[in-house]
Amino acid sequence: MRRLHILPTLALTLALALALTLVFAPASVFLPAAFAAHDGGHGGHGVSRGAAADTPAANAAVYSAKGAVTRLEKAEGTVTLRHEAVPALRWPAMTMTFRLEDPAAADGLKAGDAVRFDFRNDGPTPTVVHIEPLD
Ligand SMILES: [Cu+2]
Repeated sequence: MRRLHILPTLALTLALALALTLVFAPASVFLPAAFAAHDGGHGGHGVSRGAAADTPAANAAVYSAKGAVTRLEKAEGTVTLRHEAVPALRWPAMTMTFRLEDPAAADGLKAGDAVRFDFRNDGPTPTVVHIEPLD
């Protein structure tokens, strides 16, 4: 943001950028560790009890989003949803297919319905664990 106020020359901007890079370089040293702890899924890191507990829980985390049903495939137990962005997963808004943990959950839903749903990001076809129409 400061850079917006200091735009007289490209050279000065570059110098500032370089200075900021150097100032924050030590912080970047910690980033890999932070990412490793966040991933947590490789077992045996043992950084903390919390990280260890996150390992099995990582795929079990439940996220919520709103969207609209674009297609129901009851025989396959899947639903295709055009959903809003999911910042927690860094997902942009998109249309994608989910597996229904309980296919009966889609009873009463039809293409075009606006829904609120909860899901686990547990594979290439994430699992909807709850879905309900938005009024
Ligand atoms: Cu998606």
